[in-house]
Amino acid sequence: MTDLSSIQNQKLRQWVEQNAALCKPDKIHWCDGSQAEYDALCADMVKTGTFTKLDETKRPNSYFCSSDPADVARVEDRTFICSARKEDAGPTNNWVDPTEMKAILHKLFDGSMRGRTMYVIPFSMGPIGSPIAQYGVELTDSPYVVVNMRIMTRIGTPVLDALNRGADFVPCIHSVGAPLAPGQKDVPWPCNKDNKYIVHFPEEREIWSFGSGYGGNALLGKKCFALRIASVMARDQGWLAEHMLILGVESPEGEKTYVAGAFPSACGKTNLAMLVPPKALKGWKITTVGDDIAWLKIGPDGTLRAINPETGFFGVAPGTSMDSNPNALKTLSRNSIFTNVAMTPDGDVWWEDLTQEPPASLIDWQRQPWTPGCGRKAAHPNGRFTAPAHQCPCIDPEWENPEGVPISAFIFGARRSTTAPLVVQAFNWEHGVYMAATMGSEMTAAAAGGAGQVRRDPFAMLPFIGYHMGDYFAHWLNIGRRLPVTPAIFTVNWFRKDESGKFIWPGFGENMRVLQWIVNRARNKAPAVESPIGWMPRYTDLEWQGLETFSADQFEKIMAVDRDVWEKELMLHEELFLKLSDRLPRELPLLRELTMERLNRIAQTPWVPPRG
Ligand code: O2Y
Ligand code: MN
Repeated sequence: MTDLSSIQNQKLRQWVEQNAALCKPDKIHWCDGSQAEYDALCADMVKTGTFTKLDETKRPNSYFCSSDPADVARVEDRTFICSARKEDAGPTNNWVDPTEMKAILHKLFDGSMRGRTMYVIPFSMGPIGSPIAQYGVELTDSPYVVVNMRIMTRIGTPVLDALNRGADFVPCIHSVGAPLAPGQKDVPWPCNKDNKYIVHFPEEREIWSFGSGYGGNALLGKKCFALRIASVMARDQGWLAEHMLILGVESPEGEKTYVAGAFPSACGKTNLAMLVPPKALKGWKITTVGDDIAWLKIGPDGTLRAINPETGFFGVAPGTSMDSNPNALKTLSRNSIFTNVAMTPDGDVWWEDLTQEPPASLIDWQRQPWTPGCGRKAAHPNGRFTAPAHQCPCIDPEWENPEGVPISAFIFGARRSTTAPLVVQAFNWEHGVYMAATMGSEMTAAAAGGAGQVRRDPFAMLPFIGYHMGDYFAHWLNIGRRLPVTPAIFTVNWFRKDESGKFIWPGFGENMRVLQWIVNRARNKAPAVESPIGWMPRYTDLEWQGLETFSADQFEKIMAVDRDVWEKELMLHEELFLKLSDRLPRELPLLRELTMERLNRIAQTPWVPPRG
C-alpha cells in the first residue's frame, strides 16, 4: 500500500498533497495497476450499479456500463487551451486567460471529491523507458476512469518506480464534479450536468478536467495528453504527436512497410488499422500498431520512428461487425468494457449492425427495455468498447518496440462525396503538408453544422492541436527539412459517390488495393502519372484480381479532377488560410497558387488519368 511518505518524487508528493487538500476526498488510493486491483474495482462498480457483469462464458471478464444521457461524448465547446497569450492558442481553440481559468477551476475542485476516493494513477504513454514515451499521473474520483486507463495505458507500480527515480510527469487532475454529502446515495454515473471544463495549460503542461466521466473528457492520457499537451511538447522538442493510426503492410515477399494515417472521426479509422485484405490479393497482410494516436521522433539513423502511446482501443461499437471489422470483434471478445451499447437477455452485448437481424429484445444503452421497431437506437451512436490491444489477432509483432517502427508513408483521409479522388500522392513533403493542411471532411448528422457540410479538419487535428494551427503547419514543414529522406505523403477518399448518390468504391478490405499502390510508391516500385493535384495511379497501375467488376469507367469517375469543382475547393482553402494568416507559413498560399495555375493549364476538364 503506497502512502505519501514513501513518494520520493518531490513534485509528485507535493502535487498530490495540494490537490487532496483542495478536493477533500474521503480516501486516497495509489493504483498499483494489478489485476487484483482491477477486479476489485470492477466488483465494487457492480455493487454500486455502475457496471453489470456480462455472461462469463459469452464475454469473459467483461462489463456493461451505461452513462448519464447528458455525458456521452467529448465536449469540444467546453475544451480550452489556456496558453499565457491568446494568440498562441490561435483562432481554432477556445481560450481563457490562465489565471482566470485557474480561479474558476479552484472553486470547482474545492471539495469536489467529498464522499469519494481520490485514485492516483501513474501512467506511461508508450513503452516504459522508450525514448519516445512520456509519463503522466492522473488524479481522479472515478473508478470507471481507473479501469479504463488500465486498458488504455500502462499504469501502476513500474511507472511509480520510474517517477521515484526522478522521471518527470504531466499532472492530470479529473473530477466527475459530483461530491457526496454524508449519507448521500451515489448514482451509477456521477457527473456534473451544469458545468464541464476540459482545460489544458500548455506552458505548465497541465490538464484539469471537471464534470464529465466519459471517454476523451476523462481518460486524460488520450486526447488531452497524447494530442493536445503532447503536440506542444512535440513542437518544442522537435517531434510529432499525431491523430494517426499506424499499420504494417506485408508483401507476399515478406517486405514490411509501416504507414501512419490521419482520418477524422466516422471515416473507418479502426477498420483500416485492422484491415483484412481480400483473399485474391494472395500473400498481402496488414498488421496493427495503433488505431488512433501516433508519436513520431527522428531516430538516430534519420528515419521517422513511430510508437502507439496507448495499449488499448476505445472504439465506436455501432457499425463494428464481422463484415466491417472481424479483428476488432475478436479483440473485444473478453476482458473488455462496453459503454452505452445494448445488452442481450443472456448477458452479452449488441449494437446496430453487429448482426443483420437485431435480437427480439434488449436492454438499451439507457438500461430501458428495447424491441426492434420501437423507434429508438439500441446503442448510442458513440457507444464504445474498451479492449486490450494485445488481444487483437493482427497486432504487429513490433507494436511495443520502444524504438518505434520506421514510417515510410503518411495517408490523410477524409469523407468527401465529390471532389477528392480515391488516392493522390503529393509531389513532395511541402505539397503533402499543403494537402494535409487543407483536408476537409463532410460532417455526419450528429456533428454541429449538419450533414453534408464540409468542415476543414487539417491533419484530422482540428480539436486536438494544443497551439496555433499556423505554427503547427510550420512545425511539420520544419520536420521535413530535418529528415534525410521524407516519407511519401498521400490523400485517400473511400467515400466518393456517383450521380445517383451511390458510393463508387466498395471500401473495407478492398482498400488494400490502394494501400498496395501506396507502399509500392513509397518504395519507388509503382508507376504513376502527374495530375494537376498530385501523382495518381492509372487504372492499370492498381491490382484488380478478385475485383474485376470495378471497371475503368468507374475508376475514371473516382479519380476525375474537375476544374470548376477544384477552383471552388481552392477558395475554401483560402478561407482557412485567411483565418490563420497571422502565423501561416508562406509556402502554403504559394502551393495553393501553384495548384490553381496547374488546374488552369489542363487541356480539358474533368482531368482523368490516361488509360493504358
Ligand atoms: O467521445 C469520446 O469521448 C471519444 S472520442 C475518441 C475516442 C477514440 C478515438 N478517437 C476519438 C476521437 O474523437 O477522435
Ligand atoms: Mn480519434
